[in-house]
Amino acid sequence: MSLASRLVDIHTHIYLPRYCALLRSRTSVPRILTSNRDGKPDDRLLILDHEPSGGRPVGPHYWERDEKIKFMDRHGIDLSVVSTANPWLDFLHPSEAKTLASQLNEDLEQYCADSPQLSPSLKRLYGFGLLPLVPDISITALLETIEQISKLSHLKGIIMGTKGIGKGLDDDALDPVWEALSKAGLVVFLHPHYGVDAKAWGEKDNGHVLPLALGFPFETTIATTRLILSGVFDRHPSLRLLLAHSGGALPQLSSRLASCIDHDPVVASRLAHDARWYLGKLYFDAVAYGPEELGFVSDVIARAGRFEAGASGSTGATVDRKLGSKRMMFGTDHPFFPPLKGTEKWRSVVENLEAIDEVSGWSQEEKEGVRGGNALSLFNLLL
Ligand code: 5CU
Repeated sequence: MSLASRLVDIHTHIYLPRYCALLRSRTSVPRILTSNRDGKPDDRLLILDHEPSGGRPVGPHYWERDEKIKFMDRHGIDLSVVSTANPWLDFLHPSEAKTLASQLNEDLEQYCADSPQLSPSLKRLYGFGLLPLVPDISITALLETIEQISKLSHLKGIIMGTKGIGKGLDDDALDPVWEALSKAGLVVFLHPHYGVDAKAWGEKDNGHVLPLALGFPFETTIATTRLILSGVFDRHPSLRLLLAHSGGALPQLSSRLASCIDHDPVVASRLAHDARWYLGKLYFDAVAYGPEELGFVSDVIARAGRFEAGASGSTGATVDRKLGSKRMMFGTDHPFFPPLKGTEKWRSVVENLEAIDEVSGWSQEEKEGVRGGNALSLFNLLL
């Protein structure tokens, strides 16, 4: 099998043992509650608002490398680019966040370096490091951590939430961070945690359905839109940003966004391009669970080429559809969304694989790209 036809998971998480130890030591959320049931450890994870009382059960698949590899083998996944799961270091004081970021980056490097070989030059695991993105951290501390990550050969990017250092990602103070990440060639994986104002969910008990299905993607939509509006992609054209959950609602709303900008002279004069052009600069996971959604996202990405500076965006202009799927990559969200009953394969994974396979209009080559080839190129994981 050629490397181009490998299955690569770019959206897969871990709570490293050192991070779990911290969560276990805490008395408020985020935390892991540890107790014993019938003589066996009974760990419960509390990270989101309104976790079911007592928290959700968690086990070794949240922290052990062997469990990750077993999961990959069960689903035919050759290589994974693993990231710490939310809420990262967001809740820590700056000095604690800086120290822990550096330790967890070393831990993740080791976790990947000790993983099995996929080929003579590739391991099965690579990773996204962590930055100590918390209020009152110095920019120097962030730049030092970027330098650390860029020297760890199995870390190919960083994962971050949407808060930045307290004012969101459009904070001008973060400009040196975008600059350093671009220069280091590190991919930024933007991932939600906070959702939107919980009042929007009303009073009915719908469990975690609304915050996860809608709150998470809207958070990503808002954060990415703010980044675009702040001109970050004009100032840092080589920044590579990968969006969780296929970019949330941004593909669906991008023409409306462009129209609102057109009617707002202050914002319009700030940007070098039509809003839709920026979607062609982004990368998207393929964690959307449906072929129609994946096809739609790839069409919107491909359409971005019509909005090169000065171009009218007219529907008559030629669009290379392949440019869309090339920016999309398979992901699983493991270890979240485990099967409710002990099935061999996880439904959440099978659905995402079937969705890729069923996109109408994608050639076999494009599907192979989304399954793995695009990720291997993005992360420079080539022979
Ligand atoms: O189910 C969940 O809570 C989550 C989460 O917290 N983070 C994530 O990436 N997916 C699902």
